[in-house]
Amino acid sequence: MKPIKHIAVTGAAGQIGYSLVFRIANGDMLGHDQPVSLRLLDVPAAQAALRGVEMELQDCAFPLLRDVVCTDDAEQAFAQVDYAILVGAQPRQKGMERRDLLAANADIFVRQGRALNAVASRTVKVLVVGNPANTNALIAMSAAPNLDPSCFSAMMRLDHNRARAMLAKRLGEPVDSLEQVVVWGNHSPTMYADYRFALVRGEPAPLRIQDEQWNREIFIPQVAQRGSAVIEARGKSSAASAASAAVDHMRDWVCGSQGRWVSMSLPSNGDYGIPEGIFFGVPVRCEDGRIERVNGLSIDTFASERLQGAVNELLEERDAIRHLLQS
Ligand code: NAX
Repeated sequence: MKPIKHIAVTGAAGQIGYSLVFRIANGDMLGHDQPVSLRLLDVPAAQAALRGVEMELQDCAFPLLRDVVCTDDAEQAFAQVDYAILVGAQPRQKGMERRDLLAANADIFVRQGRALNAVASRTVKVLVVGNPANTNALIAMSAAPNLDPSCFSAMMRLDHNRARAMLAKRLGEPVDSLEQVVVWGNHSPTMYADYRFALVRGEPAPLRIQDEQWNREIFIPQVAQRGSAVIEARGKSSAASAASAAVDHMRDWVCGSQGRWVSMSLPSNGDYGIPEGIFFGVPVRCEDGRIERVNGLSIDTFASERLQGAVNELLEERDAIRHLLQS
């Protein structure tokens, strides 16, 4: 039997947490031969609800689940963790400006970044889900100077999965037949879902969808607005699909993406003209726990405009919290 892996989930008493922790405990994230210990973090007011989650985890009698710790103390939650999924965040409240939301969340992610820096495994893999996810990841990374920047990522996988599913539907093909879809940029309406390089059963998908109007007026906006459509229909934001995307992101990072492209938000490194100092969604492949960026894709005028829109938004977000970043 493999040694136990320790996984922290923040905001574990919330909606996404309620789907996510059961998937992890079932082995969907790290494999069905990998025993796990869960560290569930939430605010003091959510501790009773968290105990309920713990009870239900026990009642599932998952063979791989060795241990569950519930806490409101970040250092306890992150002690020696191998993986940390940061879901807990302050939701936007009525009358709250985007600036206020950024500030409220910045405080959370500074504290959690510091705690990871102090006590997590030096090879921890951190996925930030809580919004604004890209900028929260930047804040957490900056507050953790003793961890390598490659420990941090933010989630674009829900957008990536939505784009693949929407294209598969349009093509009348199973979703699994589609490869090389990319969602660039920010997890926000400026994201750019891009199927210029996509393959369906190994053939270029754009040859089968020669419809630029559909691309610009339906596909790109519908991927970007899918979260709002779910809220409209369900009365609540996406939870099971977001949890599933987090499982996919971590599984591919840890176990490899088998040569497939996936979209992840990573610290920008100047590729594609994206300035350093922000987290930006890009295409990657994963192997042996490492992320390898897909470079050298052509960026035409339209793509360049879309990328620039996301860059501008992320630079604005960064400027709003710049005073919190360690230089
Ligand atoms: P919920 O409001 O149901 O749950 C959030 C949980 O976080 C609550 O239990 C709350 O007590 C906890 N929390 C708040 N502050 C905390 C702190 N300092 N430490 C630990 N826990 C804390 O929200 P839910 O629907 O689960 O969504 C969570 C976050 O994911 C939100 O920020 C949401 O916007 C974001 N999402 C991000 C997505 C992405 O693709 N990156 C997609 C789904 C989702 O919208």
